[in-house]
Amino acid sequence: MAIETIFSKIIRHEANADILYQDELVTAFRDIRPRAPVHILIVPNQLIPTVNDVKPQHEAALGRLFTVAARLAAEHGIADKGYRLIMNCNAHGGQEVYHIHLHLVGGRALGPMLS
Ligand code: IU
Repeated sequence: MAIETIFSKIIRHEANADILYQDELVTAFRDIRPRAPVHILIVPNQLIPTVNDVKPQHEAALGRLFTVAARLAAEHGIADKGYRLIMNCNAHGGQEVYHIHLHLVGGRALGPMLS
């Protein structure tokens, strides 16, 4: 049984977050430590700790992460200039919260991917 993180509480509206979108599969909220003018986290409502734990039954939610990312990018006016989608895995990937999440980052030129 995976250990819940703060993200499960945010999804259940038991912890504060600026939620921008929610449906039966995913929730999107502003990152509390934004690294760019737009920095939104899009998370599956079901707890999946890391990409290593992804199973075929998660495919609908994981697909939804991307449709919601595209929608939020358009809504925030960053679709045309561009943005970055990031999902970190485990320690070397820089993962801090063990409930997978897609970072939607944009609103400025981000430069090379690895720096
Ligand atoms: P990471 O991919 O696991 O490294 O990213 C975790 C992100 O979650 C990081 O950008 C934090 O600023 C963000 N975050 C948040 O938005 N709200 C929280 O309560 C916590 C972390 I804890």
